[in-house]
Amino acid sequence: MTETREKPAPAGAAIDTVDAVIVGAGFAGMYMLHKLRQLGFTAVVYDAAAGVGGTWYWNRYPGARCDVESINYSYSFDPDLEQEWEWSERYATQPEILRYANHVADRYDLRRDIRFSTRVTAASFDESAQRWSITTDQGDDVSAQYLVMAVGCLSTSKMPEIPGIDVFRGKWYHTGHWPHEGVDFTGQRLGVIGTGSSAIQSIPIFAQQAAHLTVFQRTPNFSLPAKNAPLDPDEFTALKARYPEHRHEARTSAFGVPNPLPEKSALEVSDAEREATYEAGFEKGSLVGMLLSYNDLITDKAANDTAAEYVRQRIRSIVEDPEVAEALAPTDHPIGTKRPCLDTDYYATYNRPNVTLVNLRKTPLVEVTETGVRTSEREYEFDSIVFATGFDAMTGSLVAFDIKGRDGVMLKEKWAAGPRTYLGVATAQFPNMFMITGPGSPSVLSNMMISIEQHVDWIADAMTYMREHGKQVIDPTLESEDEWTEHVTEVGNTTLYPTANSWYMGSNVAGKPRVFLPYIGGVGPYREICDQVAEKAYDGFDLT
Ligand code: NA7
Repeated sequence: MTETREKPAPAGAAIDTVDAVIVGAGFAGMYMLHKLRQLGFTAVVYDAAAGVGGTWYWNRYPGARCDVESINYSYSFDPDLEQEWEWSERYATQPEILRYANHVADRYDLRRDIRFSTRVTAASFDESAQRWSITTDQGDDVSAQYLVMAVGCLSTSKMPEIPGIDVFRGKWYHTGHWPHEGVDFTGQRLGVIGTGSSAIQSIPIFAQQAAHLTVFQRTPNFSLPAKNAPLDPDEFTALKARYPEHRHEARTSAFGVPNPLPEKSALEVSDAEREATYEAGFEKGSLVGMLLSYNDLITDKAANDTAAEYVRQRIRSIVEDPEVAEALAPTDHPIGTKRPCLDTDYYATYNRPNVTLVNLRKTPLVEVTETGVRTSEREYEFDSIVFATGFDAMTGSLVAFDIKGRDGVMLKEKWAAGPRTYLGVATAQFPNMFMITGPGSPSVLSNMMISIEQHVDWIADAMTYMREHGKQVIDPTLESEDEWTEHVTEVGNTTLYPTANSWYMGSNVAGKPRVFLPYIGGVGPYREICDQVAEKAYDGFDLT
């Protein structure tokens, strides 16, 4: 990425009245801006970052990669864009995805309406004007008919709740805020806390650099080999010829990537057949492929156990030290119910002589000290510590600044017992506020690109409908919100997801209510529900 691209647009510029304020310049905010401009709406985007890309702007840790395949993780709204962009690998790296985001920003001249390095500090709905007032840390004060929250599902990072981080004399980093200039750990004693996706992607690279790497694991995760490779240009060209069909399959699928739905239960086939299916799934390097091996893996514990045990066996077959292998093999949650990962040589990394795994279930973290980390057993000395401790997912960024709706209701307070939304796209008493991939929508349980485009198109259609019908305000009814929120929970309860302590359940943040946050009804069926609501003149919303 070039320096000029990073330069922030002037903040505090003379924009004080627009049709829409969009918060976030990731893939959601970028497409929302483009779409609204095409429809003749005025919009301004704010982002705290100095460039576009959202999560791909911040998460620059070594090994950061998307684990949705490149051919699926890209915009589909413009066939020309789709045809001209070349992905180089099966799973794109963070730098390549960020290049793509910058390409899109340039191609559609998006930057002129994006205020970078500018954080929204408050938004409140002015009942008399029927508009939102939005303020920023750069002194902007904007009036907008609509407020579109394109803040991303995993963008408020989270540090562990242990004392002493401020006394550590070495350097420390969070994977979600990686220095742009990169970090070289060559020759260092390095500690990594956390074993989620970010850690699993970066640990093999850290291990090659550090003199010694110590990994502190609280919960082992299921990870499959990514089987990443350069994209075959001929295959990519062939796919481009049938991109419309490919995208249609994605939009009507369960998780937003084309994958046939399985018909069989894992429990109705022979052990040998099951083993062969899992082996094929494992070797394919596809999370969706593995989880859709059978139709009951995410709904039936006994079925799930068969897949979980298969992956545990694979872990045991890679990791040489049996005690380390057992510590790495997850047994406390069904496979898929915490975000499973894709890796490149993660488990084999523990066979290196310079890597140590500390099982925090046996010896919990006590504190960070001046020289390292202390567990209940002993102290470890480090030159650097990496916190790969995740995010306040799905709701963290929506309540990060004060949003005041009707009658002075604060979003934070309204959602104190868990988010309540209609379709995951709006919440009652916050009129004309839309959320892209909000809680109660497929969001993190889908290919985000597909879900982002679906929400942006739906929101843009709603705004167009309002304009054409002379309406000022759209607000979901409390009744429709209650029904949808209950439906999200009910569908979640038909699966094994609520049995795990995951960030899908809000369990990774102390004090956060335990609620199943995304919608698991499937990307295709969810789209149909949203379309029907629109067709019935925005059924479930009050339009005035
Ligand atoms: P994740 O998946 O939330 O992983 C965070 C990791 O950090 C996880 O292993 C946590 O263990 C661990 N953690 C968090 N707090 C602590 C404390 N206090 N002590 C020890 N260990 C801790 O975040 P990632 O950044 O890896 O991935 C985020 C998403 O990005 C990923 O799911 C993909 O969607 C892409 P825990 O499991 O809570 O016991």
